[in-house]
Amino acid sequence: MMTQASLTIGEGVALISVERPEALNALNRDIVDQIDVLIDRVAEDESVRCLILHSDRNFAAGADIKAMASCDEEGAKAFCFSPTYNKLTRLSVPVIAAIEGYALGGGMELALTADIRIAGESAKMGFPEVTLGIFPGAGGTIRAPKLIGEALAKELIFTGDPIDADRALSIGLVNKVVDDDQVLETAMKMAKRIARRGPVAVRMAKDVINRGLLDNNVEKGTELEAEQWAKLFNTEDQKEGMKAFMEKRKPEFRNR
Ligand code: CO8
Repeated sequence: MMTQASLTIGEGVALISVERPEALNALNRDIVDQIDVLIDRVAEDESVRCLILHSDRNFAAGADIKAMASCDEEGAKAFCFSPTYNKLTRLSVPVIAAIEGYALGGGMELALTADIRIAGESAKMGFPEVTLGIFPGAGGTIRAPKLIGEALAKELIFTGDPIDADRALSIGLVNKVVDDDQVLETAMKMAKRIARRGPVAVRMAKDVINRGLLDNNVEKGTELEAEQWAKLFNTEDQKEGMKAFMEKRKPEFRNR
């Protein structure tokens, strides 16, 4: 297996990065499995006070369409990233997503697992799933409405249109927009500030906020979402949507 996800730890801050530039850091099962192991290492390391998710140039242009295209329902269930993404929500220390370029589909959903998002000017964020005949299957239908409200989440999920950094800031999808070359540095500075605060208090604050906001239905919600999501892999529209992407043409959906 090729190593495409890496972890570095220093000064109380952990950094997980994906390196698959040839596919704009699109995420496949192998990479997400690697991220899963790295999250466990972060969770076990008492020196870590904050985790940053950042990849060069593009955060992640989604789940790997080529790897998903021929999945059936069972294959789609096995491909689903939610068990790993939910680990990030449960991680006791804060998580910051530092977003350059594309954060789409499963990449956007990874960014949504973070507690705080910092975007570069070039960021393009959204849920293009419906252009492929599927819908977000790794927490997007649960976390996006909580973060930006029902109507805006539905707009993004139903249209599939990406939004730029300024719109993302205006709807509270990201906390801050900075120059692209400042994204990681800004996240690092914030992480180090957090690292200097009372660690027990920060952890407890995250836990209490999450329990109030999320816990009642993140696990249940993502289970339902994954179940319905996998069913889409029985449809002709999913096959057509993903085939059209690979053939670089517009899909012809037939509503079946
Ligand atoms: N999967 C696989 N390959 C990809 C992906 C992807 N998501 N995104 C980009 N690539 C590949 C392209 O196929 C291309 O490869 P090649 O050179 O071999 O043709 C290479 O990366 C560069 O991409 P482009 O040439 O397309 O670059 P452009 O700058 O022209 O366009 C875009 C950039 C607009 C980002 C375009 O690449 C694009 O539309 N990508 C797909 C975006 C997308 O639809 N993402 C959502 C995928 S579905 C998803 O994430 C489902 C989440 C559900 C999660 C549930 C658990 C899995």
